[in-house]
Amino acid sequence: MMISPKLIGSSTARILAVDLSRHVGEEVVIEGWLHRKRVLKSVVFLILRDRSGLSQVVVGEPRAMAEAGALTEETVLRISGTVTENPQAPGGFEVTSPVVTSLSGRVAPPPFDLYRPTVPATLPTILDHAPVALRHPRLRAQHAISAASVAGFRACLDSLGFTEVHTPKVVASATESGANVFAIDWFGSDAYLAQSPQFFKQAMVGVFERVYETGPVFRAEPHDTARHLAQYTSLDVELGFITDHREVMAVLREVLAAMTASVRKRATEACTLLEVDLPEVPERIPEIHFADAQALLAQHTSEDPRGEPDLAPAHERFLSEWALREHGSDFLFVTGYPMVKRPFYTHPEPGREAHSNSFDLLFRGLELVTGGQRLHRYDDYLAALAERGESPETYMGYLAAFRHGMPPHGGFALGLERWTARLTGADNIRRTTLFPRDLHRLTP
Ligand code: AMO
Repeated sequence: MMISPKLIGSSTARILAVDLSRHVGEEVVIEGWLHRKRVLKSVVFLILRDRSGLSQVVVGEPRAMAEAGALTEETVLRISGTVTENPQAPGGFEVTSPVVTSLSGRVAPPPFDLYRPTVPATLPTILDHAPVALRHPRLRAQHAISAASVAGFRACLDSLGFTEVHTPKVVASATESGANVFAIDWFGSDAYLAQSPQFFKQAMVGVFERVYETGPVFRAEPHDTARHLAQYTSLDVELGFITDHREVMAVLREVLAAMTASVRKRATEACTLLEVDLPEVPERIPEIHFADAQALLAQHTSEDPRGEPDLAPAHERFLSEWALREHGSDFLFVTGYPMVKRPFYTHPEPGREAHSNSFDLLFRGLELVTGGQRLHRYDDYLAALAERGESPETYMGYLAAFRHGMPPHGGFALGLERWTARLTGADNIRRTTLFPRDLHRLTP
């Protein structure tokens, strides 16, 4: 074996760990990170990690063993050698007679052992060292599941005639509520980081009828909880020509089924590694009206939340357990939230004007999605803003869409990190976020 700091040109193309079985007896080149080194008396095993998995490399020649034994884990290596069948090797194949070249040069050891089956570090340590910690197969798996989820989201909506849009993340007014916006200085003007693409996705219904967006949104959340981030990934949908919010809920049902199927298909190994219990998405997700949910809580818990305008996290957990018990469903729609708790663009419930044509979707105890029908007539917007004591001037850009004709429409937004956390059983959505931004964290 020879260790040289430079890449030596070779005509052999790189193969991945997953392809070893197709090259038995052949000379191959593999490249990746030194995941683990096991130094025994008569042999050194190098376990190389690439994007497809792990390869075992056997070093038996004495001088080569000394050099291999001196390598630090996470060194990036290029190894040429012969693929040999060995039932004892992980996966049944290994690389023998290796020539090893370092591509990274000298490296520092990782902050904790990346080869241990479970992550031997606390959440703060993981987050502090995220660029390296995320290489751990279990931590990487969370993000493979997120990626597969987004692929399913896109594929489903593409097939339903939606167009993907990309809207500004710096805006001139709050979209959800005034309280939790990040104010920034935009060339001397007041501006905010977008809390959601709400106004833009509605305006784009006027252009494409059906749109979706996946992108970052920002909430100046002062809460230090396991389910709030200051930046998260919002999967947004908006569609025109609906009768009411039920049509939006039907699209959401299709999206959830497609996301689940995509995770099953595209992140199979990640699901196995994390023992993910994928949900069944019922043909009809059960639903309960907000007023009935409160009555249920009053009847079955020691609290009486009637009169409150929103559900507390404990109420959401109770209702989720109820849906699982009564309907065998991991999902529950709560419809008809009080108008006072919803943003000004919300459509009231006909005949029950204190309530709205809106919904939240609870998934395994947590609010995952908010959505509903919107106002679509210009005069209704002027009236809604006046009722809340807000000036239409602030929203002139947004209101232009309605002044020039908009169809009945509605949509929803799903928090990607919450979805992945509920799928994988992560106790904190920071585990499903690559580089979380919160009250205390702005780096790495
Ligand atoms: P809402 O503000 O309820 O609705 O947000 C929608 C979904 O986004 C997720 N979410 C969060 N995830 C992590 N950290 C946070 N701080 C956070 N806040 C919200 C949740 C939530 O259900 N414009 C509307 C949606 C619509 O009506 O289309 C909106 O943004 O999963």
